[in-house]
Amino acid sequence: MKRISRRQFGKGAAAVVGAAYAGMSFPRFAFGEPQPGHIEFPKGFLWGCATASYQVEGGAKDDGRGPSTWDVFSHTQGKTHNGDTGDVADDSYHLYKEDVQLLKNLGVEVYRMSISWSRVFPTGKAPVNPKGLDYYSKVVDELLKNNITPYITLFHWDTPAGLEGGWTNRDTSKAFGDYAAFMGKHLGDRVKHWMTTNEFVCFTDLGYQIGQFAPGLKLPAAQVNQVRHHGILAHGFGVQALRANLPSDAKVGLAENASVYVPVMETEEHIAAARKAIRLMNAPFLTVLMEGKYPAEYLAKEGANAPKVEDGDLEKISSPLDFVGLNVYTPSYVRASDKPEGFELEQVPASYPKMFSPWIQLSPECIYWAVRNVCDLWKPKEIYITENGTSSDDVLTTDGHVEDTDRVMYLRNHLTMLHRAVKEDYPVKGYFLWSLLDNFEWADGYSKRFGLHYVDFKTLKRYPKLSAQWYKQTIAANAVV
Ligand code: GBH
Repeated sequence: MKRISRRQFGKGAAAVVGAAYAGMSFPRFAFGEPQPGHIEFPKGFLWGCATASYQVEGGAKDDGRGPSTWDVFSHTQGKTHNGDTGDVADDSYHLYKEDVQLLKNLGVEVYRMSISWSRVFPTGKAPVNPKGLDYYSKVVDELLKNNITPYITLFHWDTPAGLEGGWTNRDTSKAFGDYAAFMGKHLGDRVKHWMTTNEFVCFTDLGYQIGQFAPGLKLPAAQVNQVRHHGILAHGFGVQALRANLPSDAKVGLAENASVYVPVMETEEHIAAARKAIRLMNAPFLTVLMEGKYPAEYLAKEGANAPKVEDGDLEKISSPLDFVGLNVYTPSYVRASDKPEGFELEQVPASYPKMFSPWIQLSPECIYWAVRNVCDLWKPKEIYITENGTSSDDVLTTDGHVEDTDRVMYLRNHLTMLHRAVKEDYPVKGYFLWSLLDNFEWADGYSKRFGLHYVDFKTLKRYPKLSAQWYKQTIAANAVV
């Protein structure tokens, strides 16, 4: 089939293709119509995109922003690919109006963005930097003016560098609560959907145990467990602070990349093994949030290294949530076993298909099992997919195209499997594609592109990829195209 040219992008492209094939025997459809056999989502299903402050904003020193641990880490030699930093990134700090137009052109209804804590509180605590708040207030207004609903993440890893000890210090969790209260108070009139933290394991284990992410430490187990505890405690303080400062119709949740387990086959024993695996493997994070205590198996395994828990911590940590957001990329396979834990993880064969980032296996069932396991175990009121997407080896042609057919394939397959969860009545309200545009991919710097829009990091010009055109059509049709 003939490719739709970029000039037609956004102008009812499918109808044009239809005209080009007039007289041929297959049916033709207008832009935005599902076709027979297409997988349709229910009316009201929300389509969106996601980004994070340090990955897109740039403006690292503008208008009084204080440094975050990621500024420090990325400026430390040898920590990121090519020494890349988020100093400029996509310069969304200055180009946010353009980015809102990209969102509008896609037709998304919702946008998940995060706030740079140290833009608002340069040291992590009072005094506030009013210009930081102004920036987010302007972005929110711009989104609303364009009929896009903002979903805000308060913390996507950019810990203010001024907070002494970072997440080893319990004080950081409290400071997060104060920051959450402030943001709720000042944006709560316009923002109704809030997430506390993004992906505990990435700012705890990867930052303090593996050292692959900021602040790049390799601490012993007892301290790592305490860091994890402070991470989930911050979430708890955050939920309570938001509730105290937001109107009662506001919704509060988080975005979590729970480790997800796909049963090797769909039989009762393996399905039960997947449930056991997700519960145990997420013990210090989602499990304790949902159950209000650390699982006994986890405490037994950690022994003297188990976290020190103060009175009232677990109540805060397990504060009721309006929704659970799941960031979904890749699973492990699991089988039933006679071992005491009742499951065993499968090794990944060398031949298992992968996407451009070697850690992303192509396993679309992941998104279905993420939803199903979390819902079957803990019955959250609502689920969002707060991230899903992939890197591709995107090449910009001289005439400004990117033919990212592998990304389209990845997304189409994930949405097909997500639809299975929707059809089975799991309460999935919406989907945020990671990401709106190529951006600073943490330790991978600018070497891995996840965007629907290609960014030329020299000129900062944005180009819609094939996947942007595909997502626009999918949203318009409310069906996987
Ligand atoms: C999410 O993290 C993040 O929320 C988002 O900011 C990020 O851009 C996006 O996904 C894409 O990565 O190199 O083998 O050591 C996903 C969690 C944690 C997955 C680090 C990759 C490194 C694996 N990521 N992990 S490896």
